[in-house]
Amino acid sequence: MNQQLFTTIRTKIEQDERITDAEALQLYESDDLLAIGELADLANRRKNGTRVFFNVNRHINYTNVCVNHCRFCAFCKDGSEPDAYTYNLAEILQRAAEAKAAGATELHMVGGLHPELPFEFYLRMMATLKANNPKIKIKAFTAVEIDYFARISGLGVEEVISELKRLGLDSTPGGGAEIFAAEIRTQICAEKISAERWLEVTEKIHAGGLKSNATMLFGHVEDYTHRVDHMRRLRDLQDRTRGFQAFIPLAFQTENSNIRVEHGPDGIDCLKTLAISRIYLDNFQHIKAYWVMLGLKVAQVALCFGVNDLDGTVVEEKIGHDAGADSPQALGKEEIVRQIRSAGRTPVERDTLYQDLQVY
Ligand code: V47
Repeated sequence: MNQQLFTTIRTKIEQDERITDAEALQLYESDDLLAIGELADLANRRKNGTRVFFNVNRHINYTNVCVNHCRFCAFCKDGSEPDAYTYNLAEILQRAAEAKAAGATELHMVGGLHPELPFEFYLRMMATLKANNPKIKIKAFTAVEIDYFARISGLGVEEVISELKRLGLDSTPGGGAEIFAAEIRTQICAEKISAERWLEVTEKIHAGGLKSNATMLFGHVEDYTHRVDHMRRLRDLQDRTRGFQAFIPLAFQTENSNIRVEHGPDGIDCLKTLAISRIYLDNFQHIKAYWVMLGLKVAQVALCFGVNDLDGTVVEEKIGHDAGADSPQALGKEEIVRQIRSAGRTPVERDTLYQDLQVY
């Protein structure tokens, strides 16, 4: 039964045909991780050869104050909590200057939905960062934040995007997607925008001329059908816009969260999820193993399971580490290159838009 499934899917991959939701579910239900991984590796090699991307980036989480209370999130705080923080412009610029000195080509900036900061704060932040660091690309603001900016400013989403882009926004990250199914969203992030709104805002980001990523938070209360449903909606949107660069499955970190599960996703589940996403999302060029949430060892092994992107150096990561991630805070470029080489692949340092900067 499984053999027939793997043969059918191999033929589909070789003929550039997409697999169905039912086939993706059958892959999830199979225990044959190596067979799944081999198919994902085939699909990846057809798209990317042996090249594996990474970048020199720096995360700046400018505030953890958030009006939403997503149950999975250990990062977000109410403004009155002792560990709530909001960086001022000087503190943000300081981090950007450190990033520049370390050779970063990208700033990855996301934060909570702050109840008091006006939209002008973000505009000023963008303009000042760009003026001080014209060569560094800024990947900032999830679809959830863009929607929030529209609400607090009274502007349309299109206008919010075009203003931010005019001042220097280069692309947007893939956060806030979580799991699209309403029955899961109401359990884990009831106050967050709906799946439909996330997809609508993302479509407008793409229509506004910006590329974005897409994430999926997995290994909490969802089941395989929710994961496949999530990927189907992304694949459909990608057919229309071609605006997604990478898909990033985020392994749920359990500490300090309000979701009660005995454990997060294990190594097998992580590798299976990355591999199936490579096979299912035939219109995504890049599948990213975010080592912060996966742990470095699983992320490296994922390079043999369909993954072609290891994210980057990161530096000062808060969202995963507040939730107990035991990965390092940062990785040196040399270490990333070593990890990729040791998997028998070719390390390629990229910029935000996946242009080659250096092949190692
Ligand atoms: O949207 C929050 C997730 C996301 C937890 O686009 C958690 O290149 C696991 O989106 N366990 C933010 N995940 C991070 C993100 C991201 C990361 C790296 C690269 C890119 C990219 C995007 O983190 C949130 C949420 O889904 N998250 N809490 C947790 N306990």
